Amino acid sequence: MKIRGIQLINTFGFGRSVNEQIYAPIGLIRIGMALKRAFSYEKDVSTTDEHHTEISISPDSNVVGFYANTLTYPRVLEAALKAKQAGKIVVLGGPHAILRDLILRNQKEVIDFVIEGKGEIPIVQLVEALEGNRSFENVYSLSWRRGNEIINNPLMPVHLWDWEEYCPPDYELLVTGIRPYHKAFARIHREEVGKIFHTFTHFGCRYKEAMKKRERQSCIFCSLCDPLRVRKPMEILAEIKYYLDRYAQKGDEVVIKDYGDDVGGRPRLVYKLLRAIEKCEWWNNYKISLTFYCRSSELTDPLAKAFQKLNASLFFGFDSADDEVLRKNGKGMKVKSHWRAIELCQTYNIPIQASLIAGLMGETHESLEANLKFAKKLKATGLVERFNSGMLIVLPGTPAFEMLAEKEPGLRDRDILTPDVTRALWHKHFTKKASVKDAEKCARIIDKMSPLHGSMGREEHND
Ligand code: B12
Ligand code: SF4
Repeated sequence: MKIRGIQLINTFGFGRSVNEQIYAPIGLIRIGMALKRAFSYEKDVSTTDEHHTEISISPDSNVVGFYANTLTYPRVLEAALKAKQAGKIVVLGGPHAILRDLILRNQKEVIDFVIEGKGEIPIVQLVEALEGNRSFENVYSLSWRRGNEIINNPLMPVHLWDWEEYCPPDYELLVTGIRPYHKAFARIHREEVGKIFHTFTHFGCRYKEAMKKRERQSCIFCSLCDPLRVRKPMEILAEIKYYLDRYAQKGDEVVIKDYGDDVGGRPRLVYKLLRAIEKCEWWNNYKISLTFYCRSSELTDPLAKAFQKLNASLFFGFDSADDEVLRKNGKGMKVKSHWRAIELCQTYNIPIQASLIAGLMGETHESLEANLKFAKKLKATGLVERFNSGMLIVLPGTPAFEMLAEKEPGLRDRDILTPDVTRALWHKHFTKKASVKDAEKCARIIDKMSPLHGSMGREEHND
């Protein structure tokens, strides 16, 4: 079969977690780049993002690929059904593809193929297989049907994946280009800061790896599984320069948001990056601010000093202001370390983005109350750009999900696992002393403490 074109689609999620139209779907763009390169630009490849365009199934493509996370998945199924009815081959990828076997079992009429994990290499292999130039058995990470049987091919070896190969992302593959994303950012942010780019300075989480080695529990709600890797400062700067050259003008305020987890566990990277930036000739032509994720327990005095020089904001996943809740949820930090980090931010005047999660394992009225007090005291420092306070979401692939499925085995047969499905069960078994309502109320109150214009708006990891 000849594959004429591949349409890649990012759908809306729901709740207040939707990305407020700021974030371009980088994963899909990278897949598009891989396809364009592999087939020497002979196939039509486009990326449609429902945050900016209505989804209409393109007549130029005979394959449609969807990005799905656990929250967007129900909407993906609706859109995928339309693609199926229009006679397309439907492929699903993204974080929710971790349930690949179950998805193929439960969605016979809607999804033809699922690719788990990094998709750049497998999607090209899949197109080759569809065109008869490779066997389906030889497509990495693919789940597919042979008659009534579902076959789960081995996952792609991680060393084959190279971030730099498709970095920077080619925003021209978006049917709208990048402008609407920047406009959306400017709308919810101060007018003058119209440009945001997200990047990764590193991958994986050192804390998680260290706990794994010691056979101990790390954050029970975490589903990240990237192996550890640090990028070279020169690679990071080249990526940023590409964005500035194309999309910014000298003097512009630009936000670079690093989505690598816990940069605090990577002090050498921070110092190297700082040294490279200090030597960089073009950096000061723009007003660049950086945002990093950091575990409160990792922030040290020299690191804070470096962040100040980098004009950085720090996003702390404080998660709870109760030591017992932090312990039970594998956070590996204490309220004392939260305050130590906050004091360092005060010393070096580093803006803070603060995330708290309500409904964690062992949550009580007292611990929710402690979160509220913590947030009020933190706000009084004047450093908070944004509170990011949401309810726990039990995601497949996390220890929390495994614990819940032990108690509720029926969950293992469900591919639709939105919070309404899991939350009440979670509270029933693991958060008995605080109701869903109480937790929701606490999350809402803290969230509303956000200043109106934070450096990143008021979306993100909440629902
Ligand atoms: C940036 C980010 C966001 C941003 C922007 C999202 C975006 N448009 O990319 C914001 C802040 C908006 C966001 C919001 C949320 N996020 Co978020 N986010 C991330 C983060 C940190 C990076 C995503 C990224 O850019 N990755 C880099 C790209 C290159 O990788 P990728 O997108 O995964 O794509 C690769 C593969 O997945 C695959 N692939 C992707 N799509 C497809 C499609 C096909 C057809 C194929 C074959 C393959 C394929 O190939 C790609 C290239 O290798 C990830 C964690 C992480 N480190 O990945 C969490 C993550 C994706 N988020 C997560 C969640 C839960 C959410 C929220 C639901 C949180 C919430 N409670 O509100 C919301 C949902 C918003 C929405 N409407 O979808 C989870 C998803 C887990 C799950 N099982 O669903 C993750 C994995 C973090 C975690 N908790 O573990 N998020
Ligand atoms: S939640 Fe963050 S700190 Fe905790 S294990 Fe996951 S990536 Fe690491």
